[in-house]
Amino acid sequence: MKALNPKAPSIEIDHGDLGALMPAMQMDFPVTDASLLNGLAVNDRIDFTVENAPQGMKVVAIRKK
Ligand SMILES: [Cu+2]
Repeated sequence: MKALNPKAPSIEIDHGDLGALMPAMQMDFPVTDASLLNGLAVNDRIDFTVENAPQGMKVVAIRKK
C-alpha cells in the first residue's frame, strides 16, 4: 500500500491482477470508513476487499499481511 488519506477517506494501493475487474496497477480507492486505515503504515503489505457498487468501487475491508 502506497499512501493513506484518512480525510477522503481513501487508500492508494499497488495491486495485482483483480481478474475481471482490472489488471495490476497502482491506484487510489475510496474506503467505506476512515477507521479501516487505523494501524496501517505506508508500504505495509495488505489484503483488501473491494465492493464493486453501481456508484463505484469501494474498499470495504483491509487486513495486514
Ligand atoms: Cu486498479
